[in-house]
Amino acid sequence: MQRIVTIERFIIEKEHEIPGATGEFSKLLTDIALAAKIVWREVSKAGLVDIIGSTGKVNVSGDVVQKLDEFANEIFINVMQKGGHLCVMASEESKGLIEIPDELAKGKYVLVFDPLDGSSNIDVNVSIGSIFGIFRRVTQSGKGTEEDVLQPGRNLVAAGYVVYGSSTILVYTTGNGVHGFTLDPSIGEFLLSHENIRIPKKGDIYSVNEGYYERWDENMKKFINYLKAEDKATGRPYKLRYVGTLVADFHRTLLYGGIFMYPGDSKNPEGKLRLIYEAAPLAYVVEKAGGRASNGFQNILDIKPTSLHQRTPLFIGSEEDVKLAEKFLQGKAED
Ligand code: P6P
Repeated sequence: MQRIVTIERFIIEKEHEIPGATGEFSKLLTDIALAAKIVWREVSKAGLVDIIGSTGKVNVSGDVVQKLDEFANEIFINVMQKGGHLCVMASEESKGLIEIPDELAKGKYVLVFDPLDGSSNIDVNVSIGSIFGIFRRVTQSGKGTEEDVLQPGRNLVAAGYVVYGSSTILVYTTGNGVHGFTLDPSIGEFLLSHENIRIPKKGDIYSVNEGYYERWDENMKKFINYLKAEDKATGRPYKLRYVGTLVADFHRTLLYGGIFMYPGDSKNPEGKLRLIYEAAPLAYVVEKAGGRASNGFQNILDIKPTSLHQRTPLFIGSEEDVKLAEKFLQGKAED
């Protein structure tokens, strides 16, 4: 029987492995788990109370804001600002920086997050999720600034996500392994369920919205056609799986292998996904699990953001599959 370890206990155990750890980082991660539990509580009853559906507003990225989006954003802000560990936050749901109120203590970390990814799926009971990343501040003191947020993913010190689905799982890494915790609703605890997740070096699943096929460039079309061609020697054709919620598609890719793609196209050259709140934190997770993330030409973690809500094409998953995608996208692959 696997040992029963709560996420809080696991975080403390890992902290003790780091000489000189102050515990501030551990408290920050524990607060994130608390915020996730509160969001889960509302998500799991969304169909029963009047917070399902849209607020009628549109967020900075042009997406219609669902009531649960706003609720989740407020929960993360409310829970995380009080801990005294952060100098600034930035959210996919908030236009500008989220400052820590003057009366609250500030710390040396920066939190970036997508409070509720996949909200367009809320009304049809399809899995949705939260994504987060933690940086150390680069400014010296006082309120955090855009400079503290516009850091390349390579600078992350922790990242993770929560999938609110058939079960609710929180996956995170602080750079020493990727670990998953499943929420036991009967006791309200995240229990260790996936210790040291490693993504297969190569998979047999591709995940992309093929509805946009005609918008893709020729190299992208060639890659998808390659994956669909019959060739036992290279494990083709790949299977197609597409939930339409990034966190759910990524979680399956992390556990089973393969590749998730949200490419740029003739209508949206930079694609749809946000660099800071979605691509970079998941790129940090997948790399710590032995995988890779790219925009087709550059490792996601090496891209320095220039604006809070910039988008990026995303190819993420098994190292061999992502590297093959890069070869095709760069016109260097034979069919
Ligand atoms: P499309 C959800 O709205 C989201 O932001 C991601 O979670 C998901 O991967 C993507 O959009 C789906 O976009 O264009 O395929 O509907």
